[in-house]
Amino acid sequence: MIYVMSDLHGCYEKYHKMLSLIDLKEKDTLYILGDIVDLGPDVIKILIDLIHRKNVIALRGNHDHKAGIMLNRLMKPKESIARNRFERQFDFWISDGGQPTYESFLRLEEAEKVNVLNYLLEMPFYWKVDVVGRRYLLAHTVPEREKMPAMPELCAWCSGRDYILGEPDYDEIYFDDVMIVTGHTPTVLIDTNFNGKIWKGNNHIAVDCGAVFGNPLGCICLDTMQEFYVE
Ligand SMILES: [Mn+2]
Repeated sequence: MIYVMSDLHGCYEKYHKMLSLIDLKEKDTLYILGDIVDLGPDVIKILIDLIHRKNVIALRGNHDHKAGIMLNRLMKPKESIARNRFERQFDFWISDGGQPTYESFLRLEEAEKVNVLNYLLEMPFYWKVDVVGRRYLLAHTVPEREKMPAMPELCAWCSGRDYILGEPDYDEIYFDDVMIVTGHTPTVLIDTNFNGKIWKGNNHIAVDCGAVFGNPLGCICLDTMQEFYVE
């Protein structure tokens, strides 16, 4: 079975409960569509769990991207950093949810810091997968429709940035033969009737139910379209 969830934001407890609820087996694959880090408390606990799992693929969200850049700079010798510019970016990151990520990273042993950092820096921007005869494009987000005339490998028009910070057109069909699955935008912002629920429409599934903001964590099985929720 293929499962998809997103925007864990340090919610280790909900993540752990969800793994039990879906009863994730070795032959299953779980895709997490980014924003593992920042905002919530147990960021590093999730990352270390992910590093040790072979059947979980975490894609890159804007928060993971920023955390990777910031922590990478912090690991370098101080004199190699252009201080002023970095400090401004660092302060912004901290105020934008980076505080728990930064604090828990500092508590790690050196070797583990390297593992966590490498994991963050290697997270892919998007993933394509076929499930029961249907093609899916999985990403933290996608650019608006007009910036995305074709699937990503053909897509010289968009940069990686579009897949971590893009603003999807939820009311337009991107592809007739490809289902897009994204996180990043809590579904209540797409349609207020979907507060805390997975949103589906126009060959697009949006799975960020806003777990870090007190809503349930949602997860969808692409083989069966069954939805799972944990409080
Ligand atoms: Mn995001």
